[in-house]
Amino acid sequence: MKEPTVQNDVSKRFRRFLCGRRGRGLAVCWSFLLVAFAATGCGPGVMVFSPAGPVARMEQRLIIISMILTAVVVIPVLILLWYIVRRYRDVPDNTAPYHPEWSESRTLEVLWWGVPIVIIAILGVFTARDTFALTRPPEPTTTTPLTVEVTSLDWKWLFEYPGQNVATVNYCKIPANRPVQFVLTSDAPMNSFWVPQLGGQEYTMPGMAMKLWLQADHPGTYYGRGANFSGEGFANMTFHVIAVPESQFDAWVKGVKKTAPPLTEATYNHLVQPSVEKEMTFSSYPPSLFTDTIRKEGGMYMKRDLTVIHEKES
Ligand SMILES: [Cu+2]
Repeated sequence: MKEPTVQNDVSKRFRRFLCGRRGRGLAVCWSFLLVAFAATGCGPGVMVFSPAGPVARMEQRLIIISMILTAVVVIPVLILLWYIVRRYRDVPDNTAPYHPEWSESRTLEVLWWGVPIVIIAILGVFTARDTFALTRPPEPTTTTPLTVEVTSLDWKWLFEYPGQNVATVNYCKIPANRPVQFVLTSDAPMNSFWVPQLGGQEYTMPGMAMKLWLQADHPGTYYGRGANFSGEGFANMTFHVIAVPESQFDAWVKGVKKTAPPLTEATYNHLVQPSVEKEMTFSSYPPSLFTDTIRKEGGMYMKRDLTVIHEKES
């Protein structure tokens, strides 16, 4: 026995709501939101979609592949939803077949097990390939990579250049077209180092040395920020990555050596305190500052990584 009255009642009420004033208002609101969202487009406004280096480009490819694979599922499901609701709805002269004894369909089983398996396989292959590729310099080059040690503090970023023995706060100068290995740790709560146009984020964690390769194609200033909420001053944990030609980078280091003050232990102890700071530059820093920070936070189990960092320093 069917009970058309109850269902029809619900659908009638729903239709009345959609055509009523409130429903129309809601529809207008949603269309505005949709247009606003679509209007942002994928231009330089969305930094993840305007990569400025090989790492970000590789990751953008992964994002696009996952979007396409998601669409393979989402679009047919939306079409089916519309079709099934239309075809099988409970109206008097509906001629859709009615199969109360129906139990299984080989075709459908193959389809809804097969498609996800294929999608996950494709996604898995690409993700594994790119993830391993990103543990090395992004492009084969003859230039030696630059190492920058990054410490996230409350609420600022400290950058140390072990090869140049200079340090900066809240900005990071790098040579364009040269791979840069960032070694990341934290002397504050865990945070996340992110330069959207150069590549995806990597975590900074007390007692650990995480590694992230980035590279900029061209000179330019790239927006960077902490991407992991870490308290009151978190909103100010932004920095700039300034990529300059190699010669300009060398000149900058020379200039810093001449004009900037050294980063002493006392200055560091001040920087560790929670505060919001402007950009700063230092002509030198205690050589074991970075490894000491990792050790102090219990980084004993990272011994192997610490020796690697030390070799680079000496
Ligand atoms: Cu960790």
